[in-house]
Amino acid sequence: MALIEGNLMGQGLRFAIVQARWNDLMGNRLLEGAEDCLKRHGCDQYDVVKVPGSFEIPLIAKKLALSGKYDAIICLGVLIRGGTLHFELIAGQTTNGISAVGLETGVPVTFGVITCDSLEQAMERSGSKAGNKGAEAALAAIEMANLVKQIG
Ligand code: DLZ
Repeated sequence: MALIEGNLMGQGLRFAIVQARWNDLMGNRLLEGAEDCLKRHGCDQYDVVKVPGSFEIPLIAKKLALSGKYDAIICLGVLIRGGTLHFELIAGQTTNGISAVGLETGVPVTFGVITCDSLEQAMERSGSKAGNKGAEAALAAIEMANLVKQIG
């Protein structure tokens, strides 16, 4: 029996962070969380790419993944439910699109997009009582990048 798991050492790994500008009060806190996590795990090679909204994340994540420059892509966005169908449509497309990028390119892509009913819930998930989903996505990216390298 072999147990194979990725370690959490970020030295030598290269990451791209794709951040949606919508709701950037919380989005910037997700970015801070992701950057802090990468640095504390020894990684100083990363680029940050801003896109208008979460809907635009998958295309840019795919282009970055296909560039061959990165070991993993970290996707950050904040979707807050409004009174219309818009939220469901954007949230669904964003989630499916981000997932497809990883499967289609073989480059790990992690999901730091928070989907919330209210501003308060978004604040809670971007650095207060429910943690920082940007940091969690960065940690998952380090583990997945190392795991993919191991598996080959
Ligand atoms: C249009 C829209 C709405 C209503 N809400 C959000 C949101 O909560 N979070 C987010 O990241 N983006 C939102 N957007 C913008 C879309 O993601 C997209 O940028 C626009 O529809 C332009 O394609």
